[in-house]
Amino acid sequence: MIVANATGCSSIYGGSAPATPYRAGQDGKGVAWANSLFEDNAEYGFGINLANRKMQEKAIMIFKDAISANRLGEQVKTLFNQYLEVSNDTKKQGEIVDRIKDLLEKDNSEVAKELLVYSKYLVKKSIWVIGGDGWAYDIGFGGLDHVIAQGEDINILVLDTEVYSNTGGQSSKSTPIAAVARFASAGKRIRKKDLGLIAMSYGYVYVAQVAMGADRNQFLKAITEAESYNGPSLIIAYSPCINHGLKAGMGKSQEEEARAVKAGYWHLYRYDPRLENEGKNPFQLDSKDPTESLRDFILNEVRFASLAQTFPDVAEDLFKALEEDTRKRLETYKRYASMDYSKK
Ligand SMILES: Cc1ncc(C[n+]2csc(CCOP(=O)(O)OP(=O)(O)O)c2C)c(N)n1
Repeated sequence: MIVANATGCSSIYGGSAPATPYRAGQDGKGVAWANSLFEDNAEYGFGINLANRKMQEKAIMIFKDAISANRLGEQVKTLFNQYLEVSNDTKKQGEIVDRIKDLLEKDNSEVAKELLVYSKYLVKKSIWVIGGDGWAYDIGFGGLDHVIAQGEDINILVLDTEVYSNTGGQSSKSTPIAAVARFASAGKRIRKKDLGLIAMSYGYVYVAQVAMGADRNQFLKAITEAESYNGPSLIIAYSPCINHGLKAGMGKSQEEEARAVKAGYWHLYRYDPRLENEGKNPFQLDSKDPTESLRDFILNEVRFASLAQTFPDVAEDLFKALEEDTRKRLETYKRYASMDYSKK
């Protein structure tokens, strides 16, 4: 796995010593992580992806040349042919390449030494572009949009805190109406942008909206499906943040995610373009109708509750506008979820 991380909270806790949220896999192979600028992270990950794909193509070409020139032994040849057959299964690919490497290491010939250098590029890398909403919705959006429009196999994870968290909570296009944030101290007056819908309009981008604390199973499904989808993937993850002023405290952020979904503040869905080819609806709404009060939910967060104190004259109207917006969003998602793809 290779991570391209936009500057923001995730680059701070992702890249500081002595603690790190990343660890090596059971095979000892670790995550390669790098932090780019805040304004070009999608492009940065895209470049890493292109370089890796090119190196993989080159490695395959060099192996094929060696085989057609009869410079490789039967065992490596058989394994390499198996490798070509499992191109979409990176786990199997890795196992076969490990066996190829073992054979090449035991071989002292010049060709074996040369191929050993290239063999590490044979395994397709899992590339993840990670960052916050300030990057994804605003400053880096042009790049993010351009990258998903290239159709390359790349995964994007947006940690949606609905503000620029790392610089003290400035309002972004992801900030919901009525929330108090820097540059929106009297409550944001226009509604949150729907990044997922924009990405879905391409039709070939895997898109999911998740909230780990609300549904871990759905979260893991989205990650696995994004990883396996041979094209661009975008996962938008609801991420409670210190700037939200959770009255329950940040130790309860997973519970807050669950409440956000139950109150209909945040919706869970997955849009998988592969399903359309099977005559199925690519859009699946994973969260249920709200069972708890949206008003109770927002008033448990200082970003909303403080508006009622500082701007009581507008608070009620803005809270109503937020209720209206979340309801409209749900209606839109339900419309998508009820579309019939079977009679195409
Ligand atoms: C071009 C540019 N402008 C401003 C900054 C300063 N800066 C660093 S992180 C950040 C906020 C990031 O917010 P977001 O993308 O939402 O990520 P979060 O911190 O919320 O995870 C800003 C403004 C920067 N690094 N580069």
